[in-house]
Amino acid sequence: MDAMVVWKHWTQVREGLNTALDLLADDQLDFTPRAGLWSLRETVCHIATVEKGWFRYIITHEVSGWAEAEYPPASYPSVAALKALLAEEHARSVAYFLPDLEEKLAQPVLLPWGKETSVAWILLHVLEHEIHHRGEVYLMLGMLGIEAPDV
Ligand code: NI
Repeated sequence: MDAMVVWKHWTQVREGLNTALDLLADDQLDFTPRAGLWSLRETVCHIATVEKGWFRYIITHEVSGWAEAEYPPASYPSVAALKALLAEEHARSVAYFLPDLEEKLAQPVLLPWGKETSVAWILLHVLEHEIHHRGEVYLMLGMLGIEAPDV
């Protein structure tokens, strides 16, 4: 498969996430389906954390570990702040991948637990992860009486 097909799919997934966020008011960001589950705010911060961790810790070692990759939800008080976080982190991914996407995808990566994989596997994993949590965001919109974007 053409790598750009996968990359463009991520762009569409991200557009849906941003559309969902635009439907929310700032005071809805702490909504959780039930006590003990992640809120909308925590879920969105987690998406950005995972993008940062897999690319900038596991692949490039630009950050030292998952703790450093963590975006604390308390630092993102509004929909605008969350959208800016997502955009900022994703811009770093674009800058890393797009100059030579095909070559990057073929590179081997040694995972911290000793298994070898490839950048391609990590890209698909991070995309799948965002789709998974975007689905949770869509469900939470529904629970708030808001119609989620179509897929
Ligand atoms: Ni997750």
